[in-house]
Amino acid sequence: MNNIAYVALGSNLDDPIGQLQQAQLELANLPACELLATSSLYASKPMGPQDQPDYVNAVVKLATELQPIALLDALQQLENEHQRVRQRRWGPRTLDLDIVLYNQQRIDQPRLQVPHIGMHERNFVLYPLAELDSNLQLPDGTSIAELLDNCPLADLIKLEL
Ligand code: ROI
Repeated sequence: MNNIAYVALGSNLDDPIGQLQQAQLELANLPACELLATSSLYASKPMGPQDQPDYVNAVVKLATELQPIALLDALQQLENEHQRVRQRRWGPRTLDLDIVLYNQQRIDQPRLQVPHIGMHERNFVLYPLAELDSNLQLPDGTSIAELLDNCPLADLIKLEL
């Protein structure tokens, strides 16, 4: 297991806490992957259209033998198993799994951009990520501390479960 991937989880439909807890178990059981750490769960206000329920978000750290696109395929299969329906862009979803970081690689492909393009402005990605690894750096050398400095905690709430 010589690659490290950080995967962001999000849900705002059909028992979001349950969706994320189930997804964490499924991620732990993915072939050629080892679940190294899971962040707390966080409640967050929707980014994008406001006429949708609040989200629950988290990040996990995986060790994996899967190359990025193979990992993406595995994550999209899990999303589909959670009856994910894509109704509209930035609409509500039962489960969203995004590769945020993969080693220190930069990936710019039609299906996959890593580091995740929107992560800089997403407190619901950055705060759980910092919880897992407070010394993390992006491929361009930006530290997680710098990212947090520029991204207010705002109404993100760590859930005490
Ligand atoms: N907003 C929040 N708070 N959490 C998410 O996971 C999330 N995911 C999305 C959009 C619709 C952009 N908004 C979100 O894809």
